[in-house]
Amino acid sequence: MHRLFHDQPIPEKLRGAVIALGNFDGFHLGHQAVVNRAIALGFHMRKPVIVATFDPHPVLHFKPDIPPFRLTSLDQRADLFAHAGADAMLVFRFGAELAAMDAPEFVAEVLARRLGASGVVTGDDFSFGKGRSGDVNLLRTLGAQHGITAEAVSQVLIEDERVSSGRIRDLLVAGDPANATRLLTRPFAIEGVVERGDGRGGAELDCPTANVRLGDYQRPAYGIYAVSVRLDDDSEHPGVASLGIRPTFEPPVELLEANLFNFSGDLYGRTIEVGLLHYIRPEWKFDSMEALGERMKQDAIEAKRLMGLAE
Ligand code: RBF
Ligand code: MG
Repeated sequence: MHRLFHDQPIPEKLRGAVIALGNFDGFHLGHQAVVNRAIALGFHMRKPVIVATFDPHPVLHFKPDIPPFRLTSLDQRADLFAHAGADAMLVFRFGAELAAMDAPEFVAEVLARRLGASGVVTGDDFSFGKGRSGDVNLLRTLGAQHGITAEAVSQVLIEDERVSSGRIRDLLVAGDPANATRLLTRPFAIEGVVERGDGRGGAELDCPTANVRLGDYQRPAYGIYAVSVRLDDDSEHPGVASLGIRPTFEPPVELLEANLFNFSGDLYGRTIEVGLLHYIRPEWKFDSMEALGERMKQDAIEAKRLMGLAE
């Protein structure tokens, strides 16, 4: 996937594109509707399609200390946009420059001059420009002055409620990854580089785990999950994972630890993606390693049952 940055020159062949404009964290059903419309418009206008995103997220510029909330990493978004059929990803590096730009300046300077956009598609709740003062109506008016077609796509409803990143975060926090999956159209997946742990899982518990940090991701409910793990060779492996602080041990360390069924091999240093399918139980503090190990075996059985796998 071609990666462009809003403050760098754009290659000639991508000028004049149709731009899907938004943040698209999560790339859920609502985001997909916006991007699909941009792709249809690009097809109709015979123009390339660029999907925008913000990194860092604008909110971090105003509130640098808010707890982690991301549903995807930038790499995951690049991958998702590519599979959706976009020609390139445009990364808005949000900082003082963009924060200070008013709506007319954003359209004139960024969309028209730097990108030479032919069209722009947003969600109907899109806002932009200094203080988020511009809405889709203003985008249409300003766009017309620069020969840019602007379209707003209606929100997507599931069970009479808008699909939004916030709703997905709430489901994850509530320990309901299966419903988050419905809105995302794929499991919420945490991507990270496998770190070396204490070795206890393999040596003492007969349950080796690949350890990954939670980084900028939204923290789902701490607990034990049935998971599907994608490796960097695109292979998928069912497994069981613990996500949390491991209250049995001191000091508490926040980690995602995945045990892959039917896989043996060294994953240290490799990038994996752990998709959360089903919530099994909260984390518990155990009195002995034996009790913990016993329960981990049961968790694996329960995960297999939830995923419809044979014992
Ligand atoms: N650690 C805890 O302190 N409490 C738990 O309830 C707990 N459950 C786990 C369930 C599974 C399926 C796995 C893979 C790990 C779990 N852990 C739990 C983490 C475990 O303590 C850790 O993987 C090993 O100690 C190795 O570091
Ligand atoms: Mg481990």
